[in-house]
Amino acid sequence: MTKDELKKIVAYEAVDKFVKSGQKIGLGTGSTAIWAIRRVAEHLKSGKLKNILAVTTSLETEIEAERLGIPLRSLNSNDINGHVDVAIDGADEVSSCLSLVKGGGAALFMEKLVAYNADKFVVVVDESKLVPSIGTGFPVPVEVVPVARAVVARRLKSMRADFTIRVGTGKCGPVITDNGNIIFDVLFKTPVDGPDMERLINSIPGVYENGFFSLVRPIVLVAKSDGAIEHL
Ligand code: ABF
Repeated sequence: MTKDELKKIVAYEAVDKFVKSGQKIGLGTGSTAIWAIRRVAEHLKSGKLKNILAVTTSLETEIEAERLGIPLRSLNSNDINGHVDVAIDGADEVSSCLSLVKGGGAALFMEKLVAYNADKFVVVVDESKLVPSIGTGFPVPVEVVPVARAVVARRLKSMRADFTIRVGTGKCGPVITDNGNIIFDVLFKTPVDGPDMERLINSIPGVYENGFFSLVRPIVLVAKSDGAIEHL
């Protein structure tokens, strides 16, 4: 199966197994999560799912969900009140102890806000995302308030981390997040402990959020290359 087919079947499985009528759901961002959005829309249209309210994690997701007619609410609306029943999202890396690296699409802040306030956080990946440890492979995104970039750079250097400021397509300037911030893509020289590093980086003044997702336990669905789906 192609990678795109694997993304589709694993996202479909997440919706079919974990989303129930009447629920409040979080919709993730990226090329895997988008299949979950499409599946929710399909089930709403056929009547298989009813009375769903969704919170989106990026402008990209919001536009697609709006286009497909999924009822949307903000995380602060009275209906949602800062909590969803289930959030479904992709990941860039999943370690053997289920620590995640996310934020390759620069939407890590809202993704974390939704995932960490969900009863169930379901992560959908193909098996290429499974790694023994995190920190040295996929660069960990750190969202930084622009005025604090030199402060954060100094602190990261003192932690012996290498980083680059993410540039947009066309390389004509930095990527600006939905929150008006910039992204440092950070690599460590040796594997790191996800929970420790997640807390440490967020303790640097000027860091808005980081892409380690290690402080909640996700349900991880993995699409294997033969199309089988494993639940971790
Ligand atoms: C989002 O999508 C991000 O946190 C992560 O960076 C990315 C994974 O993307 P894809 O599913 O397109 O590989 O969930």
